[in-house]
Amino acid sequence: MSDRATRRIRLGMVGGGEGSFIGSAHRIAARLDDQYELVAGALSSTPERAHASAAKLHIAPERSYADYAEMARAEAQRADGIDAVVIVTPNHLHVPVARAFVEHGIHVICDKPLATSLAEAQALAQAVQERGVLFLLTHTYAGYPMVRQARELVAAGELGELRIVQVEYAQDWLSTPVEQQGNKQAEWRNDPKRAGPAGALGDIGTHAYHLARYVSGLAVQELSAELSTFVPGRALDDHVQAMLRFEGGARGMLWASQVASGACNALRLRVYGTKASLHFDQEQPEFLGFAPQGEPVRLLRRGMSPQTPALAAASRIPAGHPEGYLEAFAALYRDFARAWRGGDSAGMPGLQDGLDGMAFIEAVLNSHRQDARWVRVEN
Ligand code: SOE
Repeated sequence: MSDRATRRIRLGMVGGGEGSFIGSAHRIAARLDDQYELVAGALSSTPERAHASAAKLHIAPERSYADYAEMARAEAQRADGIDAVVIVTPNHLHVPVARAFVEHGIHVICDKPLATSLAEAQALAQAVQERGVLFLLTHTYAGYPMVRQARELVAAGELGELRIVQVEYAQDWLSTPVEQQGNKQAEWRNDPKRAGPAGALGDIGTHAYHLARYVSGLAVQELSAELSTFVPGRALDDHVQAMLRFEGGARGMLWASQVASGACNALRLRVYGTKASLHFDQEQPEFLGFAPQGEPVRLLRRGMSPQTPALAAASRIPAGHPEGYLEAFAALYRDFARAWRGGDSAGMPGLQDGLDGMAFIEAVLNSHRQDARWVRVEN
């Protein structure tokens, strides 16, 4: 009989060694609800760093690997091998690593963007389908309770028919050429060999795009976009702006920038329908603005606004005890655990979201090359 209902999910991690921001965010998220244990890793492409990082994380030496392909093979052979792999490498390795584990029937939790091209992502999608493994793509912001509530309000028709979807994601940490001054996070993100063809577009533009689609429930059919590189000598874009034509006639705009001085992690969404609008600000994630036409504006609050099952499932502590980024991350790990234990995967960003993100990147690059001509987005 399967013990999936009762035991912890065994995780292995690829990438995410010492100094990695996102690797540690994943590990905290996985621990928050005590449903996972990290038992194996190929934490760095440098063997010494990989083993030193593994030791710090209490991974047994024989399960610290210098190479991810070896890890996939060895873990697949163990009776207590990992159930899922967490991929927190630079973008160019997402697909090769995922494929190595998928081949062995190991489930995948992967950072965004899914791949460095749509074709590569599609090949992975086929392999995932053939092996029937679960796939979580960590679009973190979809884990916020108030984002889930926003999505429910739209789906319940509380906004009426959607007309306008505005999304922006502003950061400033690439305002100067830090990639030339030893900042490792910036180095790979601005190296086309490791990041792929998209800079800010892939790193945070895909989050903005995902949030807009996740909440509105609408596909984008066409877009017109322009990429800019403000910092001299930088190999990839550090700013993107796009106009969006959604299915059903809604219109919108997206901009994402890593040279927006003074901005930290300013991801904001506004959605306007025929009856009401809503407003979400990632830096104030406990709240959701809801403004029905002709009525006073309401500030909905996590834990106090009408609690639906989906909302409660993404939250942990009562209102007024602030939750934030790490809890949102952990909500995605909760989604994955529920699906792995045989439940549904409702609300969990997955492979399709990754394919949509890659289609968005390709459409933006395509439009940009043609001086912002309107182009179709593959859905
Ligand atoms: C850096 O821009 C970064 O860490 C992104 O890579 C993440 O995806 C985003 O969630 C926060 O900012």
